[in-house]
Amino acid sequence: MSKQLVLMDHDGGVDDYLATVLLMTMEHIQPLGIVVTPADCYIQPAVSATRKILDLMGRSDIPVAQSTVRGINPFPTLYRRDSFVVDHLPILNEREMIQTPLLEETGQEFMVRSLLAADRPVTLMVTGPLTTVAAALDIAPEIERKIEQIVWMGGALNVAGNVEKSLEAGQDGSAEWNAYWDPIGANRVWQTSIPIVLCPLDITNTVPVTSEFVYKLGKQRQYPVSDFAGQCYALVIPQDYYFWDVLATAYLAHPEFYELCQWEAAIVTIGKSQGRTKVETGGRKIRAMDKVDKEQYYAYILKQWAR
Ligand SMILES: [Ca+2]
Repeated sequence: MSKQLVLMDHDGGVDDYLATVLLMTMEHIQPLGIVVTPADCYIQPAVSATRKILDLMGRSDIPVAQSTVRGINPFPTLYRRDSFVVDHLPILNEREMIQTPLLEETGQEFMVRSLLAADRPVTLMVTGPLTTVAAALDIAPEIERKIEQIVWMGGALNVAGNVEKSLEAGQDGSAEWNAYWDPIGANRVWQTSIPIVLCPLDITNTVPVTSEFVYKLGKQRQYPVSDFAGQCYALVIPQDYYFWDVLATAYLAHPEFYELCQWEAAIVTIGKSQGRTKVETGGRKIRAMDKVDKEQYYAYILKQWAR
C-alpha cells in the first residue's frame, strides 16, 4: 500500500517541533517536506531548530522551506522567543553541521511545487496560521485539487479564544491565535472547497500537558526523543500548556481515537472579533475534532517518543 503523502506547515512554537517529531515517527506517512511559517517564532532559529530535529530523527532527506508571508497581528515576543531556546538545546547541537537541506525557494513556492509534483493528493498538516497555504493558493489556484484535506490546529468554535484581552488591546477574546495572526489568510482558505478537519480549542482545552506526563517522559529519557520532548515541555510547563499541535498531528495516525462533529462556521476578518471562527448557519462546512480518548492518546505519544 502506498504511504499517505503529508506536507507539514508549522510556525515554530514548542509544540510545533514536537508535532514534527511525532509526524516523523509515523510509519504509514511519507512527509514531502516541512514549511516553517514565521508566526509563533523568530524565523531564523525556528528553521534551524526544525532542520536539527530532522537530523535527530534520522530524516535529513526531508527538505525544509522558509515561508516569507506576514501576519496582521503578531504573536507575543514571550512566546516567540522559545524558538531561540529550542534551537540551543544541547541535544540538537551534538553535530558540527546540519544535514537537512534548507531550500532556496520560499515556503509558499515549495508548497506549490511539491503539490503539483505529487502523484496523488496530499494532506496538509498545518499547526500554525493558514497564511502560507493562502499564499500558495494565490500563486497557483490549481493546487486546490491536489490537496486531499487540511488538518488544521486552529479556531475556537463553542469556547472562548486564547488571545487574551489583557495581552491584546482592541479585541474581544473570541479568537484563537492561529486564526487571529491572519484572519484574511484563514478566510482565503475557507473560500476553497478543500475538506478541512479542525483541531480547535474546544478539544485542546481538554488535553493539558500535565506534570505527570512530563515526569513520565523523564522516566524514559534514555530515548533521545523523550529527552528532547521532556526538555521542551519543561520550558513551557509554568504556562497553561496544552497538546495543541501534537493533538492535531496524532489524528493522522489514529483518527479512531477522536470523535468528530460537523459544523458550519465563518471566519470573522475585521473588528473586535477578528480571527473568530464563528459557528453560524450557512457558514462553510468543516469537520472538527470534538472528543479524544485521552488514555489512548497519552499512551500513544509516550510509545512513539520511546525511540
Ligand atoms: Ca503552532
